[in-house]
Amino acid sequence: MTATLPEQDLERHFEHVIERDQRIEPRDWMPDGYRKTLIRQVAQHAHSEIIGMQPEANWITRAPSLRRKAILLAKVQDEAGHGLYLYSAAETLGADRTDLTEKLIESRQKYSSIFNYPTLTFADVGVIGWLVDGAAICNQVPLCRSSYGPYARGMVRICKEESFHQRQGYELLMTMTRGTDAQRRMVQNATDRWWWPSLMMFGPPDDASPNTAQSMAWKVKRHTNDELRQRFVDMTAPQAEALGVTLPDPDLRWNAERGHFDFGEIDWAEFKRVVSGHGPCNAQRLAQRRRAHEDGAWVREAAAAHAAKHHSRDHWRSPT
Ligand code: FAQ
Repeated sequence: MTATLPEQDLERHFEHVIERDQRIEPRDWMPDGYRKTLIRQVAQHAHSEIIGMQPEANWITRAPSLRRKAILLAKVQDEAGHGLYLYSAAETLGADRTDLTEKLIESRQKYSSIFNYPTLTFADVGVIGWLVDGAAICNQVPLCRSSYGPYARGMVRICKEESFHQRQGYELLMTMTRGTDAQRRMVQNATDRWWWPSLMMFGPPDDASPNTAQSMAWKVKRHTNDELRQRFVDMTAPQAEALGVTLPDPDLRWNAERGHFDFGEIDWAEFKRVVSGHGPCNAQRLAQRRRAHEDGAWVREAAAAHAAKHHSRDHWRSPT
């Protein structure tokens, strides 16, 4: 819908589209706040995928077999692809890719807290697939119904790939838990370290989440942070049992009355520390991203020179 109508008609049309569960597309009119919240969320999501390559990439050169190395390499490449789809979705909203990258490397835009924890053993690769990709799927499947078309469509493909990542993580852990006592201890230790940070991925509790109410009203988000966190705990507790690992929460138990698992209090002070840049690996992750960006300068320059050359050739060839 073009912007030739009076603003109040455009706004009414926007609200009808949202009410009828249809999609807002890049050239449609949208309120400034809607555009701003989407750029914020999609950019943070893109940055998370890109920074999220680092913890697992740490193990590519030390994978225990050629098969595990090929799988891990493919998974980390998938995350790069997700970042690229998401930066493209942000560009359809008028964001500038270079500007978003600068905001990330200058710590002016966030990325997920989860990627600020270290990967200490190869069991971490399995646990990231199981818990981190598991939490990502729980959070992102509803985003396939997000009201902004390019974001929702991008999420469909991303979720398919994330499901595969989760299964590869679970399969790796099944192999390790059927192995030696030392391997079982490694899996338990990695589970102990990643469980609580995985629960923090869903964001602050609903009563401390400034963006949820408006994002739900615009159907950018389809569920609240606490709803999705509960869904993740309900899905994961039986999987832990099947694997034979203990989730590090003495308060975790089935509540028949609620039809859900109860779980313990999250350390929100730790969450705030990590989100504000003081987690175990924040400085390292950003330094590495900055270095990669600087090292890639010649590739960007070469691509721009190549594009300019083609543009001028096409210009001379085009009939007048
Ligand atoms: N870490 O008001 P809310 C992945 C921020 S991708 C850091 O609740 P909202 C794939 C939040 O942005 C993982 N910051 O915000 C993979 C806001 O900041 P702002 C990323 C967080 O947007 C797997 C402030 O706190 N996924 O894992 C976090 O309504 C394996 C207040 O929060 C997505 O981005 C956090 N955990 O809800 C890759 C999914 N939580 O801008 C490699 C899309 C909250 O106001 C390996 N995003 N904040 O200063 C979303 O669904 C939402 O943006 C939420 C936050 C749910 C993350």
